[in-house]
Amino acid sequence: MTTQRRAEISGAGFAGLVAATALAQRGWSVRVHEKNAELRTEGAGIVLWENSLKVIEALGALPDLFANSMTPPFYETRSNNVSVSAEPIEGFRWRTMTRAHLYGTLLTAAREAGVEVVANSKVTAATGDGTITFDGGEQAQADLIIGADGVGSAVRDSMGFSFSRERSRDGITRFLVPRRKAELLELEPDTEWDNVIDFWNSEPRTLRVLYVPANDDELYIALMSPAADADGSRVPIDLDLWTSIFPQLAPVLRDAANTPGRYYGYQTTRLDRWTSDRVAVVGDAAHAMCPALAQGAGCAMVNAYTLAEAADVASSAELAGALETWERLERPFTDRCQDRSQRFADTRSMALGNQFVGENNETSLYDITDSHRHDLAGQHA
Ligand code: FAD
Ligand code: 3HM
Repeated sequence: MTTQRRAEISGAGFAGLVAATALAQRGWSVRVHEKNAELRTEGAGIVLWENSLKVIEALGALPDLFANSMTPPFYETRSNNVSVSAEPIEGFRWRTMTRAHLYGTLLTAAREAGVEVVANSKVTAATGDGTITFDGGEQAQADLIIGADGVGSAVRDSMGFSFSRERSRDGITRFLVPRRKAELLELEPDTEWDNVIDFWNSEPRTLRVLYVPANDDELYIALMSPAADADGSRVPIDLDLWTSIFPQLAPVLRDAANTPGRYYGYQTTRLDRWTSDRVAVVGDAAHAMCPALAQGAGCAMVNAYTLAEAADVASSAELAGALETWERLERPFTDRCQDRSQRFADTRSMALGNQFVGENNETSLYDITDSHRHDLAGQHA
């Protein structure tokens, strides 16, 4: 007879919920602690690619996800309103959706697997022997502690994992607004308004609107400007400025102007280590990245899933070594994705058109179901 193993997870974001579900499905007793009173995600819409869709498939939640998400016909890029590329993205799946839908799908999967999700439960610290401490001073003991508590991770900081944080010059404000397809078609009848359209503008100033249909009714738009551009990064948005540069988007920009939002400056966080003894950090706590390749949550979910698998196959005595091996094998893929995403953000070269080619697709193509996936490590270095 084996005794049930226990995991305590800090943070009920995408990483925390995936790790929790994967462990619970393998027979672990799992609690996830969320400091906020409400279980929900910040942000508006999101793009997922084959790598994370495989994770959601492995959790058994893909039908739920597909029920309210879409694959746009093309990923189009325009530069100063000239179309420079329109890609159907062939060879792997990709999907757009609201963050609320992704979150709801993962929360349902977690609960169905028997995970206990505790709201209003703030974690303050963890120690390598498997002790987790909460805001009120109470403590609990676990075989495994996961810090999935985002860029400000308390688990990471209390463990003394040191990190560097680099900020890029640009940032973005995200909105979820009604599609208004008929009005957009009236303004620009030749445009396929079901496409993702990445509108880049460099003249007279750098401003960008990433237009992402999330389902039949909801549109995710992300407005990018340099942090140094006070008018471009203002929230509520400067409607006259944005409509003067993107007049064909006026109907949805008007909605954005009436929607609360927050300007988010791009940043990259790199840690000296992701694990120590019985503790591992994952997701933005470990590897926050610029969103250029839209892979922050993708990497978070992949790493959360493979972390759960690695912990599960190790005995209690082997756990610390298994976590180190997990980091050694999985981390190079995430490091390269962070580097590429930061390079794209710093050079703004997504504006040149389709970048979903060659080595840039390494992350999307990463296959958690392929036991030989690590044999390829370094191939794209
Ligand atoms: P988080 O989502 O930050 O979740 C952490 C959770 O922990 C939160 O719920 C928080 O409240 C909780 N928490 C924090 N501290 C504590 C504590 N002490 N105790 C308990 N709970 C705590 N990724 C993609 O894959 N595709 C995209 O299209 C995409 N677009 C993006 C666009 C923008 C503009 C940005 C900024 C990011 C984008 N990302 C995208 C990245 C993605 O949003 C993040 O990588 C992802 O949300 C990270 O998930 P996480 O679970 O690690 O962290
Ligand atoms: C999906 C997506 N892609 C790119 C960015 C970006 O470069 O800010 C943001 C996104 O949500």
